[in-house]
Amino acid sequence: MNHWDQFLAPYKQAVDELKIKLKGMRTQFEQEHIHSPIEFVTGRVKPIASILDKATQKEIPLDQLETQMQDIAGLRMMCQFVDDIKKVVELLRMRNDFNIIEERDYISNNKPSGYRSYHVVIEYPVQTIHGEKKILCEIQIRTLAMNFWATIEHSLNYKYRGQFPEDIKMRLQRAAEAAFLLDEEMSEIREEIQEAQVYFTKNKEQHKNTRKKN
Ligand code: 0O2
Ligand code: 0O2
Repeated sequence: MNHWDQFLAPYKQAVDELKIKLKGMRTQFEQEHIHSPIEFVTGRVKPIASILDKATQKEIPLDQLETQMQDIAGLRMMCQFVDDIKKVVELLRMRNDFNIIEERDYISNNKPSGYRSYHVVIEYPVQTIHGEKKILCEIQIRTLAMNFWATIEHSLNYKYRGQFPEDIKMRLQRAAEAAFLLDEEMSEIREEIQEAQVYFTKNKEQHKNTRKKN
């Protein structure tokens, strides 16, 4: 096994285990026929080239990657609605199989690029044949619309190597706002449908009772 394979092995194990655990949360909601705040989960170990790029950019010495680079192991949890993000964060805070060491709220405070997501950095214990090893993992929680924007912006960014021309930067910021408005509109539509359902159920009950009396 080469040095990188050896270094990345516990990260791969952490991602594999966490993917199963986080997907398991979704399955439990489905089994109980409750709206799942989790739509889907993905995970990856950062490719070596990206680790090296980020280390150079952020001036992280390679022997300090374990403590200085928080997203070598990365999980992403996608939600239908903005409110679901809070529920997912609450669920993560309740768990006792890892420790949350940092939370970054880029939803209330979006990045200058327009990026929105909620980041939770955890310390996850991986059991190895040499004993327990604590691994830093970054969990990004976002809506489908935030994910749509971030995925495309990320792939365009790669083409421009992080240096968008000003007009493109502005249009991307506007596109991020449009995605957020879409999120707000979908939440409002859901609320109205829920209110209508409550009203419909109440009316049905009243109608039944009146018929019984007569
Ligand atoms: P199912 O039955 O589709 O839920 P993996 O190793 O495949 O679990 P990875 O490599 O981290 O995960 O990411 P990948 O392959 O991109 O996607 C992971 C899961 O997310 C897959 O489901 C995809 O079907 C699902 N997924 C990706 N994009 C979307 C999307 O836009 N909408 C929805 N609803 N799901 C999406 P699984 O886990 O293979 O199984
Ligand atoms: P990847 O794997 O290519 O996505 P920094 O790198 O300084 O911004 P830091 O301090 O490491 O960030 O942590 P932060 O900002 O909480 O998380 C960085 C990750 O968030 C990025 O990882 C992206 O996944 C995502 N992200 C942050 N800002 C943006 C943005 O403007 N657009 C998009 N599409 N994603 C963003 P990497 O390192 O880019 O890795």
